[in-house]
Amino acid sequence: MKVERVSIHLLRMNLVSPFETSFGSISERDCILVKVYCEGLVGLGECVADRHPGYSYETSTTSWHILRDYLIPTILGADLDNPSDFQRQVAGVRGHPMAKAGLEMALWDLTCKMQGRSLRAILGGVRDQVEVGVSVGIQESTNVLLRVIERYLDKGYRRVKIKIKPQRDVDDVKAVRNSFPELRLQADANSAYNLELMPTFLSLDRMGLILIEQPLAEDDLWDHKKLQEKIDTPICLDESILSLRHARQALEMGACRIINIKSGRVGGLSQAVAIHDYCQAQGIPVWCGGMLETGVGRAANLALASLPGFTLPGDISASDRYYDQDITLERFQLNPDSTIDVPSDPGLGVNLDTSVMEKVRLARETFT
Ligand code: OSB
Ligand code: MG
Repeated sequence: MKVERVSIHLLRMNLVSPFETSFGSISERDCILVKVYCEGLVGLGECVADRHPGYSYETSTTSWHILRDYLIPTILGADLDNPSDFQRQVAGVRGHPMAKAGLEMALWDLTCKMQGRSLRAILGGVRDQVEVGVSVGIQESTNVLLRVIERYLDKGYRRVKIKIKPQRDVDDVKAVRNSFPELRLQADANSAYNLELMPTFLSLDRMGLILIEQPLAEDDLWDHKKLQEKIDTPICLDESILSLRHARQALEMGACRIINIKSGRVGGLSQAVAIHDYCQAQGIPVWCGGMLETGVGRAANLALASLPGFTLPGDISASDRYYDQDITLERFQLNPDSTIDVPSDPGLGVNLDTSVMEKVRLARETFT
C-alpha cells in the first residue's frame, strides 16, 4: 500500500473524574489521533503521549514534532507491505515509542481494512471477550477510596488496581483488603519508591496482592531484581519495559515475574505482540495496560488482549469509566462477568464521531 495522505489531530478530553497517580493528577487528557489515507480508506491510530512528561518523557508536543518532522515524511508515498515495514523504516529515529506506536496503529487499521479482517484476527487473537479490571487513582482519603471501589464493584468489575505513593500505600491497601477480602487486587506505584522503603514493601507483601506494578525507577532493573528477591508478591514492570530486549533482560535477571504490555510504551502493536510471544514461550503472564485511551486506542487494546498469553485482566475499562463523550461512535460496555467484547469489524472496528471530534480538537495538520 502507498500512503497518500496523513493527518494528525491534537485532542484534549475531559475525564469523568480526576485521575491521580504518584506523578500527579489530571482532569483532562491529551492525545494525538492519527489518520492515514490510501485508496479511499482511512486508518485510525492513537498516540497516547499526554500533555505532561509524568509517566514518560514523551508529551503530546514532542510526539507532534516527531510525527510531523520525522515519522510522517518517512512513510508518505512509501510502499508498505505491512506495518512491520514501518518499524524498519523508522528505526533511525531513536526513542519516542508513543509517537511511533500512534502512526503504526493507523497503519494496522488501514492494512486490516484493506484485507477486510479485524485487528484481532490479524494479530492472532483467540477470544471474543477479554477479562478486564479498573485502575483506581489515589483518592482524597482512604474512606473515599473504599466508596469509589465499591461503586466499581457494583458495576461489575472483579479486579481492581489502586495507585499508591509513599504515605498513601500500606493503610490504603490494608483498608481495601479488609473491606473486600476476596477481591483480586493489585497496586501500581509508578516508580515512586526506592529500596530504602523496604519496610513498606514487606508490609504490602502480606496483603495478598496479585502483583506490585513498577515500584522503582524505570531505568532501574537491578534494584527491582534485589526487591523481587525479598518479597513473594510478583513484581510487574510497566515503565521499565520499552522493548523486547528489556523484557528478556528483566526476566533473565529476575527483576519481575509479570509484564504489563502497552503498545504505546513499546513503540507499537508489532513490538507488543513480540513481547507477548516471548513471554508466552517463557511461561510468563502478561496483561494489557491502559493509558486512559479514547475508543480508538481502547479498540486496539482489546484486540491485543485477545491474544492467548494475556492471562491476567487488563486495565481496559468501559468507556463510561473515562469519558462522558468519546470520539468513537462505539462505546465499550462492561459485561456482567467483568469482560468487554473485542471488536470484530474490519480493522480496529471503530468509527469516529465527527461532532465530538470537532469539540475536543485543539489542532490539526495534514501532510500530502
Ligand atoms: O501506570 O498504568 C499506568 C494511566 C496513565 C498512565 C499510566 C498508567 C495509567 C493507568 C490507567 O493505570 C489505566 C487505564 O487506562 O485504565
Ligand atoms: Mg502502570
